[in-house]
Amino acid sequence: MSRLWNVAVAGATGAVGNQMIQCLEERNFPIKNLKLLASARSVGKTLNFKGTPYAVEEMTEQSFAGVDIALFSAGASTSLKFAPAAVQAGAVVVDNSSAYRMEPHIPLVVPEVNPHQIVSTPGIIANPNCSTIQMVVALKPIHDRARITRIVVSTYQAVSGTGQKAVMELQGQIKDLLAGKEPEIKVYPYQIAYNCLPHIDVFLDNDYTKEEMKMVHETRKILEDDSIRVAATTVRVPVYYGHSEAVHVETESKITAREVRDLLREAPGVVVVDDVAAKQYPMPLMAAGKDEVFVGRIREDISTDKGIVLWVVADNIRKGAATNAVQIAEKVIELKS
Ligand code: NAP
Ligand code: 3JM
Repeated sequence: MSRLWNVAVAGATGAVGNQMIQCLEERNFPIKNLKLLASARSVGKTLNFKGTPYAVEEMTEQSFAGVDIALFSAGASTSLKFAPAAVQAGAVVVDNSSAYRMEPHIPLVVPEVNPHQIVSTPGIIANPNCSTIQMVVALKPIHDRARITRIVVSTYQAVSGTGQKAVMELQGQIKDLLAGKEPEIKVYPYQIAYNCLPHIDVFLDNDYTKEEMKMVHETRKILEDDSIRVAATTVRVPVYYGHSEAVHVETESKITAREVRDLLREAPGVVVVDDVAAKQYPMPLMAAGKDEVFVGRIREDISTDKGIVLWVVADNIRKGAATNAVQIAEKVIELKS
């Protein structure tokens, strides 16, 4: 029988952590012991894995003794505090936060794009931002064929990316408004129901948001090409699950829409949904609950000679976070076995 592994989920009670537990179950990850970690607030709670209740434990620096793989999704400051202790204890950490992504010696991995960066010795592997993950899965085959020189992207991001509290805030605001009541605004600076906010994460000195600059820096690191120019506008929309992106790319050599369609039909992790005559294109309601990246509206950019436009949709909590982390963990144990 092949080896079983000791796995910890750090941030198990959150939106991403819950989905990680579900992904480990669905994909039948070979687990010996499972540790579910969160803050002191969650002690006393239980979470189910394969029909068995597991007690949630408070995460401390001592939590990681004997752990082979730790999946972190408890925020950047919590990763900075506890991931080094997990590595010290001998674990491979797959970190979902932005804490370590741009550290030069830390691999930043999307398994369909740069699996060769995965290592199996104790250390941290960073999981990219949700918006970056789905974009690079769709762009990697185009970059390999025609070399992308520039990307202009606008995102339409679901509230679940902000966590469980934001899902509840959108539900609450819709209910309040339908009842003729003033909606409660706590998570975002403005009402999100029936609105769009061009503001995700904090504003930086260059007037872009941190979310927008994550897309710039992470894309270059994952595609291993610092010459690609990227500009992003990231927007929060009143959708529960599934981020959408309008992606405009310019390439060094000419590639037709038909060639892109053919390339993406063969690409790992991609489903092409592109038949406008039959009104077939990706939407968040189609992608929610799925692990693939859905691509449609593939067309040549009429404003330039060598440009392609795509509409890219994926479940931000699954491929954008939990599934990608579990896929990385699967490659880690493949290397360790
Ligand atoms: P969430 O629903 O708010 O959950 C946060 C989780 O972190 C909870 O389990 C919480 O435990 C735990 N936590 C918070 N502070 C802690 C502490 N001091 N010690 C131990 N556990 C602590 O948020 P989420 O949406 O799941 O996101 C969690 C994190 O994942 C984000 O902050 C982000 O870094 C990352 N993320 C990444 C992506 C991506 O694009 N790859 C997408 C979404 C999120 P309690 O329940 O006990 O408070
Ligand atoms: C997605 O530390 C925090 O408050 C985390 C905020 C956060 C992040 C992040 O910066 O790690 C929420 C949602 C992300 C992300 O993937 O970058």
